[in-house]
Amino acid sequence: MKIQSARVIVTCPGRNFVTLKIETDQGVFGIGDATLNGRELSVVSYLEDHVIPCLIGMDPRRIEDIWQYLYRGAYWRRGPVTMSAIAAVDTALWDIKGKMAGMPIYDLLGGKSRDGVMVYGHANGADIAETVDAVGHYIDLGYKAIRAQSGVPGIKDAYGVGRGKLFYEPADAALPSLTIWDTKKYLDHIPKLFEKIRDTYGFEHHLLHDGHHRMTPIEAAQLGKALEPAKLFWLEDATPAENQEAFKLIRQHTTTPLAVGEIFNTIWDCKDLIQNQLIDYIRATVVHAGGITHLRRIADLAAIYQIKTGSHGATDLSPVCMGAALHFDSWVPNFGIQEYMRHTPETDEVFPHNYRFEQGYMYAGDAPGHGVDIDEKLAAKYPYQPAYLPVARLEDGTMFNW
Ligand code: EZ4
Ligand code: CO
Repeated sequence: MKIQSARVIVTCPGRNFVTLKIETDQGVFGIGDATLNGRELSVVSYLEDHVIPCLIGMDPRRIEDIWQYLYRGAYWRRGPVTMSAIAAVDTALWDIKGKMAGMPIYDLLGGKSRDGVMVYGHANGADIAETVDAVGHYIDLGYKAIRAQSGVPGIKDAYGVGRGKLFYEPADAALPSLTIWDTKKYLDHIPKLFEKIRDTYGFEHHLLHDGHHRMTPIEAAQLGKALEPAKLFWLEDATPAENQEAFKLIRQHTTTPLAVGEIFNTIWDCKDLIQNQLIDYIRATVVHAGGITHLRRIADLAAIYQIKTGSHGATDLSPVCMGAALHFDSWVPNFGIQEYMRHTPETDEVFPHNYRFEQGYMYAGDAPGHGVDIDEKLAAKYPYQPAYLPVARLEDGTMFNW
């Protein structure tokens, strides 16, 4: 059996997605997500110019060997572009193997560990009242877990807040738009938000919050402590994770559970945080962390330290990634939660899929492979549009973390 052809499909049904399609000499094909938000075309080039020529003629059944070939063979290891490209190949090959075996990917991995996968949705608002309403909306939709973000008085365009649209989409301009940040105002505001949410709805639902790499370790420790009465499911990206020792300081001060890893791309990014038990949830994903083959290694390492998975699942992770992620989540023994932001109806049409949401849980469906396809004719109607994530500056103009 041979890989006969492979091609990259770029489409923008509301936002940009990069999809790799691998076709075999036996008529079976598979697809994988290769979307890297705001840097999409670099992965397209990596795949078209450097990966696809090597794939032609390879045996698609040898998923592990192809993974090692692309990882070790590049010499230049790791990094988001390389690992997203490898992830796309890996996901497409697991899709092919599933279709050949007539099995959903969760069965190839060892079978389901659970019936449904708990997901969390995003409740956003311009202020506390709006966010509290949005949380109520998610409760009405059946969600068991909800991430809450709100505008902060005195801050222009705080992270995580939509601009009056149903679908919050941070990559919103052909060049990065400017947002302004002030951590003090944020720290004063967020405990009030969670106090109000708990006062309004009680403690039945899981609440989450994303700090989006904006705090220093001691500021994160203060917020974690201040949020303890609200009993968060997690505080995400409390501080940038390049210096992983920073999390020791946060840990010394608070019992609020911590989640990190949406921008990680290999097990090496996760290793110290996991082995020192500095986090509670690891957020690496199929698309940005080398596919199912590599994410499984990360999850297994995490499991021996009682750390659970909580994969990134914002709208820039395509339905192809979501499908693969839900198969992974259905299997992985140390599953914690899966992020889920609904895609636009246009996106859902371009990527017909088997997964579904029901009462706070997602179900991967039992189609062979990952159960997601791409309608190439429809995809062609939505050409690529440059779109960048915003940048953030402090009020005095200093460049900051978005
Ligand atoms: O900013 O997916 O938890 N979710 C997030 C997202 C990320 C975007 C970046 O591409 O932090 O909103
Ligand atoms: Co995040």
